[in-house]
Amino acid sequence: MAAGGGPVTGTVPRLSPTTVDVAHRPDTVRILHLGPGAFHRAHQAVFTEDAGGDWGICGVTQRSPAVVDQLRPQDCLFTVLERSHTATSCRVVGTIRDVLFARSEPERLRTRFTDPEVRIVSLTVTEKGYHPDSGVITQLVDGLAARRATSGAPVTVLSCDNLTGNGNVVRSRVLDACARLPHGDALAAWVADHVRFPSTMVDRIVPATTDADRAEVRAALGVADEAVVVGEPFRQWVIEDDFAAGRPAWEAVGAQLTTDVAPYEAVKLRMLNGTHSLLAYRGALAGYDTIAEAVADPALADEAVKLMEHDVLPTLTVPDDVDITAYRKQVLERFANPALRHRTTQVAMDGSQKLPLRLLGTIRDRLAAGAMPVRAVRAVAAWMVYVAVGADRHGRPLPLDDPLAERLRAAAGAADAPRVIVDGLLSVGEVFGEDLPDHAALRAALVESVAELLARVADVR
Ligand code: CS2
Repeated sequence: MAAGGGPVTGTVPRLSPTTVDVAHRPDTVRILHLGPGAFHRAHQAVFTEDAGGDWGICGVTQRSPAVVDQLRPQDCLFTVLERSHTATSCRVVGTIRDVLFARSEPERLRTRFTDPEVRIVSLTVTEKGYHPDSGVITQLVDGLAARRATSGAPVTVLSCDNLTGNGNVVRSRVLDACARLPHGDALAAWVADHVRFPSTMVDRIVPATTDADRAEVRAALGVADEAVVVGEPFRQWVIEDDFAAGRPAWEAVGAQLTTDVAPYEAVKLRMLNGTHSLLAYRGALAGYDTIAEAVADPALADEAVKLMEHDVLPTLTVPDDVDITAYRKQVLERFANPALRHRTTQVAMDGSQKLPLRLLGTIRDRLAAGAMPVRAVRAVAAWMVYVAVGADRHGRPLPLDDPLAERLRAAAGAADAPRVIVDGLLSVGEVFGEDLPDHAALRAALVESVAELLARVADVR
């Protein structure tokens, strides 16, 4: 890859095929991806480029045209800054060939959905994107209906989000939506025969891009890249090999094919993501800006280790090819990478959507086994205090970026009454269901943990 290079002074040209040499670009769009945000660009798009072949991606942005404005002017090229603890490498990725904003370009979206050359429709729309009213499911069902009415070509819907059984989740949302349509049973029958929904487990830490990252690309490549993404060196993708019309050779470049993703998914969601959330809430309340700062605190690191060892591990069926002790050690090393500057408040986002998947499953399993998962309870208590107090131990405000934010604030009530906070938030059924609020021992443990954390947060005001 030749680039402008050298010191950057004044304006620089925009990243494009004429300002940077890109080794290989696929000619044909065969993957339609809903949600081409930072994680997709640093994970699936990199695996797909490395796998080679003619598998171009068309990204479909959901909530705003921002990613279109970032990618389209630079022919959909973007840079990945890979940051290890000690060094940063930079690569330009060319596998995205088109991008569109669903809301303002419905015809272009329909053309892609009905194109028989499109073999895979993949998604990274975050946990909240799978709610029936999110718009994504409607978009997917409308696209499949149009495909059925035109080419009728088989297709694979590939979820790449942090959900348990993500393929089954998206299939059930699609079939539920079909059932609500006039003559939806015919579409549902077509989907059953022509569409596959394999589950996957995805993993790569991808912090939000900053101006400093954009400046680093300007200095390194001598071009302006508005779509640069940052990632750690580690990446993992475990995929159920159940495709209707082929796929890239992802296994040739490090992805793992399996018949059952579930055990890998549980390890990742509960060991990594559950611990991430613990460090995010406890770290943010303690005044740490980044996950690396939080895990450098011996008390929080100890909580993290004990959450994984004492609470999570007994709930897992560890796959034979996973060394869980090495996995746990690696997770903490990945979190400790200071170069990522992964913000605690970024991981703290959408807690109402994340907690059920990352911590409450562990809590339910341990309670059913007659044990009280103290660290998982403390992690949930930290989320409760984060919601109720909304500020760290220095009084700095903490953002509550959550689709249920207003309801959570109202439910938490008084910011200094542990019982009120616990009872109020336990009453939010979308998060805690019907069973957990009735568990007296859990409730008492939460009240005790919330009281202790409130005292910590207040002790330096
Ligand atoms: C993080 C995840 O922001 C968060 O909730 O826990 O994005 C995490 O970085 C990825 O799942 C790692 O694969």
